[in-house]
Amino acid sequence: MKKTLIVASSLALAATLAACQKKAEAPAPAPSSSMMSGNMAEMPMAGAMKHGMAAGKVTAIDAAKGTITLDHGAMSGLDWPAMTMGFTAKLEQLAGIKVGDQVDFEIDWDGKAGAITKIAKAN
Ligand SMILES: [Cu+2]
Repeated sequence: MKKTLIVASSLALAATLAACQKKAEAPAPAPSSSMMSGNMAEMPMAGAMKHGMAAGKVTAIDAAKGTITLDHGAMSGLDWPAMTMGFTAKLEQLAGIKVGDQVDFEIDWDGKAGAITKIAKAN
């Protein structure tokens, strides 16, 4: 019973991730403007934006530069191994997050830099 539940939930997770990645990697026919909002509309269209998600530990925060450094586990969506690296983040995303916190987060990766799209303390 327990095993069935685990298999079912990892299948659901895989499906979710596949959907996420598919969306990010789909060839980009000019997206309709109604689908774009805020910052997305201002981003350069060069290269396909990829989406990744992982759990990690906050090792540094630079509010002035708008960056957060995370010692993160394997990153699904991007097939990254565990590593420590910095990401850009908005001040409001960093509210309530401090060095040493365990977090779950998601990023958009443009091929050179990663921007936090979601971050929350892990329970
Ligand atoms: Cu990394």
